[in-house]
Amino acid sequence: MSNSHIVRLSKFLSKHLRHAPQALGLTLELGGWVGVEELLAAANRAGVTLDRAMLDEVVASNDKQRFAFDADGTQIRAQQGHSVAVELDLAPAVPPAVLYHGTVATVLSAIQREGLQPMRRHHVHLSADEATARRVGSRRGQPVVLTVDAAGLHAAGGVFYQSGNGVWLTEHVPPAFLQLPLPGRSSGPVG
Ligand code: HQG
Repeated sequence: MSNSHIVRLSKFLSKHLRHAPQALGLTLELGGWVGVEELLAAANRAGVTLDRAMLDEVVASNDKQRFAFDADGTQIRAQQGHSVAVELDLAPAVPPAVLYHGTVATVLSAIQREGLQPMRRHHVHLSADEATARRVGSRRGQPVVLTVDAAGLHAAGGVFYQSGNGVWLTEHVPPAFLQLPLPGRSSGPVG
């Protein structure tokens, strides 16, 4: 398949495996799983041509490993990013000392006031490296990268999880654990 076709199918899967399974007549099982056969049938019913080989290609080629099959390959789920209730059974993990969050300047004052909130997802998403955070922020405009004192928050009782594709998740980052970029240094590479 062409890259654009793969991206289109990936977005279709994200939508239905994270946010709107009911729009395809699907119900996610605990853990976010849905039967592969059931998913293929539902997609085709909705007019989206999708077979097992195409699904395998979308899952394998995904830049962020957004989707995963279960051990015997009969079920699939999104690895993170859900807005529907799912229990991903992630084990709490000790985060690296510092994590990063990519956002944009327009929400900085709200973030300064309330800290990082999960908004419509279940968790705040944090990246282990600055470049990834910058990419996440740039989805919304000129990126601003915040530094999170993950070790401090963890020591203060904050619980962290790492999703199957390496994204760090936590429920809330209070302002005290956030370092905002200095004005004028918020965009583009520092230095
Ligand atoms: C902002 C993509 C106002 C937050 C990416 C962000 C990531 C606040 C937006 C993953 C706020 C939420 C997650 C507050 C946070 N007031 N705005 N108190 N606290 N925000 O998309 O982190 O392609 O839900 O800064 O690559 O941008 O979906 O989260 O701008 O890994 O696989 O509210 O989504 O991955 O936006 O992105 P999102 P995110 P996928």
